[in-house]
Amino acid sequence: MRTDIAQPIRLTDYRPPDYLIDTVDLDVKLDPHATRVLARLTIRPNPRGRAGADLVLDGDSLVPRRIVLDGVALDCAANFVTPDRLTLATPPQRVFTLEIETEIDPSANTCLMGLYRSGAAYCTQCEAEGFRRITYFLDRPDVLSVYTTRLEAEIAEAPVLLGNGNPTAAGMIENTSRHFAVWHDPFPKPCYLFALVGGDLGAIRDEFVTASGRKVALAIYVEHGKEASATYAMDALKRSMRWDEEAFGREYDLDVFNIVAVSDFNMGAMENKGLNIFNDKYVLASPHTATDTDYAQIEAVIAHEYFHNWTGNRITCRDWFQLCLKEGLTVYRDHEFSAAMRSPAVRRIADVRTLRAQQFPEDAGPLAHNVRPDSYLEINNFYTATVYEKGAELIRMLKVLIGAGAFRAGMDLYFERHDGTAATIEEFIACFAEKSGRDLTQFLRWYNQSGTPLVEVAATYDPNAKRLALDLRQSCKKTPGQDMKQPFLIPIEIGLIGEQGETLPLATEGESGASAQELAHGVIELAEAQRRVIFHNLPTRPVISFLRGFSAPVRLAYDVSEADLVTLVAHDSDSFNRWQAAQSYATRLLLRNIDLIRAGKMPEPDMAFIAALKRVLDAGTIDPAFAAQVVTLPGEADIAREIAEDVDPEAIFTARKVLRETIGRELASPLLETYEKLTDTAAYSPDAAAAGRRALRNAALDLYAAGQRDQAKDTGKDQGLALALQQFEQTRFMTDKIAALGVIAARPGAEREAALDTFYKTYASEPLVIDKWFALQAMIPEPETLARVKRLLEHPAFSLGNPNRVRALVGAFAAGNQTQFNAPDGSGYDFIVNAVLTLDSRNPQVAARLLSAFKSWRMLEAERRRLAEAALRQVVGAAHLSPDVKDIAERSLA
Ligand code: B3K
Ligand code: ZN
Repeated sequence: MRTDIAQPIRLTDYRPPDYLIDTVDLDVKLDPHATRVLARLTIRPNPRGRAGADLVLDGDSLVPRRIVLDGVALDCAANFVTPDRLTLATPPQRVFTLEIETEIDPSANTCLMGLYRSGAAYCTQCEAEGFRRITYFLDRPDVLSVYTTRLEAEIAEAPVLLGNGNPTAAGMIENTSRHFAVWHDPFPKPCYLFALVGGDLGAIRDEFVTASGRKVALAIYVEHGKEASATYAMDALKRSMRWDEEAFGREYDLDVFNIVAVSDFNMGAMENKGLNIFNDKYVLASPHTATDTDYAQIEAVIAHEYFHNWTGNRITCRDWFQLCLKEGLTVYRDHEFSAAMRSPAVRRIADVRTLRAQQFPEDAGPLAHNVRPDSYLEINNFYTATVYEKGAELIRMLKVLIGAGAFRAGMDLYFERHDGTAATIEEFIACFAEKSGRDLTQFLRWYNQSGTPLVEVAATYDPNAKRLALDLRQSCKKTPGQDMKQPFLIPIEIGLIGEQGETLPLATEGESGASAQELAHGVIELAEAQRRVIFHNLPTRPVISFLRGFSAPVRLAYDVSEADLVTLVAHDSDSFNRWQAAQSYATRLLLRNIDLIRAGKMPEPDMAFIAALKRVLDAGTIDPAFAAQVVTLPGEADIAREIAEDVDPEAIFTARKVLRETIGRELASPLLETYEKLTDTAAYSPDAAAAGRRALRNAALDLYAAGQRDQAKDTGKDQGLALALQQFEQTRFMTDKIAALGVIAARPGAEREAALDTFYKTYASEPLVIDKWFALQAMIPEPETLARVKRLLEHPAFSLGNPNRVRALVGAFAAGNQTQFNAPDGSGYDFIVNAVLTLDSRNPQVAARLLSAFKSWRMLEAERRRLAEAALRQVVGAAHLSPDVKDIAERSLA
């Protein structure tokens, strides 16, 4: 771990490297405690760099054993080399070779960066700056080299030896129990894409024939015995490969593509060239261990890492500020893929839910940063929802603005022009400007200004003139370091709906203030602070459908009537906005009820809303996945964001609970009917249609049970609990099992404890399922939960060393239990602060991520705000903080 006092790195300070490294030959002798890495580098001065500059190679906690410059050994004890740096003053101003031998202890590597052990296997993680923990290097993404890797290990310990690129040689080392394998990757790449794996692993194999007829050998490596659980991932991989050919014209380029699943991994997965390494959570699935959501995530992450082969690997980033160039774009690509594989409307709703739940709070709090940040202290803290999810929205918005044809042409140009290079956002956007003929200078502001813009709409209908006038206005609150914002270029897709629910044309006659192009596509561009647009030929007042498909990542303020929302829920031809109208209605009710609750009053049911939901349920079997989304209320964090200040998480929770109980009570019969109609007797299939039926059925169970819980107070009989227990006992499939357990867990008592116990015993040998068990308990919204979580920290199945376990138990408490994390006595904050500090010395990245649960602390009511601030100050004041945690804590307080 680095402990030096870090200076911020700034985008404006970018300079090309002074030296280039054309080839890297690695010889790695794997050993649990003393792995030897011999790196032979071919180096030359960069014509674009400073002539005669020192060569400064990055290291991190390295032990140098031998350094040889052009055949001459240098003294490793001399001060040109430290654990963190190797400096050659006045190196040769021509091509030269540098041989460096380092020794590393993979078993002692707990931060899971560089070379480490996961179970019995050796694996690596180099992005962002982990390669420097393997050998001294120019550890920056704009230094591209051709790698040849020779791996050597005890054959009993690591019969499988994998590297980047294609395998070129393998064999036994004579008269020993050791063997070797050589891998060569012909595509120049930055060192963050380097990977190796060694271990005793099982595999499933398949083959893919590319559009041009090249054969690619595919393999997914897993722990022995888990092979059958990798088949869905393999299927998703083949579909991803085909789709990238069809949708983007991108073919795979090596002879092999390997995926390795490991159980100790800091994030989801890593796109190393030809050798993706995955958190096993995103590979392993069987109907009785994985939920439908897990299947969908596996499909998305497999696709995401595969798509990086072109967006990230073949074209990489010039510097880490350009991270969204590969991440935002690749998330956009995996969203498109999932939409093509599943229901586009339902995927869009799910993606927007994620954006709002994860990115909007980031943009609204002290950790707000640009999609392309302009400075950082610790780059690992910038793998954020803003870079990923908002970054993807920007690409989608670009396509809305320039149209699908110009978008595809721009992508083609980008691949052609920048293949084999490390590019920037400006270079990327220039391809679309060129192909669309548009000046995209203003669009670039989306990358360089943080914060979520607010679009305010005022609509005036004039029945005499049959005209509708829309006054649009945009603004954006200040964010850290950015007090003033320039107007964004915001595409707003609009539709008008008539009295019978019919779509009305956006008339082009008359002075409109909109271009013919805008009216034809139904997309109004708001480029200034304000704009007026007029629609003609409207004999009656239309209902307006704004921001269809969520055409821009903005917040919308429009004083629409509840009657209009009901019309939209029923008739909008844009499915996203049908869902949005129901969410808006629910949000409005919840906000009103929160005020009542805080004033000590009980809210009355809103029968118009209930009736609208009933109609959705009645039609539910037509598109169950969509209906499930409509009947799922906005989350607690969504509501908190709407309130924005003086937030009381307890009042939000209660309002939501009361509304769910009301719906459950008022719609008990249709919910029960829905539940029964959707009972599937067929064998389990993870496809979107079957998953949609399960989603609606379980949403119906959840709401029905919420209503019964209330009734049970009077009757003493809890029908909802009974139904959940029945489902829990009868199903063999995880989606239904965990949904039932969720309902059961909402009720304190003996049944709950017994069900939790049964669940644990059934799945004790499945760590990924036990994670669900940890998370579910951590999210119980009761004051006793903190004690339960503390007990579970001592459970034999828990381990602080495994990031999945930490996220499941501690992370779920911090991010998924608003009332208890924000407990009024500050106990939740203290607990998380202690966990962060304990974890920090072991795994700073996971610790820093956990600490970001405080990102919305400034919105809280005064007492909680005071406690949260004190907790963050405690972190800042702690000794020996990692740069990761220090950075998050300090920015949170700034
Ligand atoms: N590129 C990796 C993330 C690396 C995170 C480093 N802290 C996974 C992905 O986005 O595909
Ligand atoms: Zn990625």
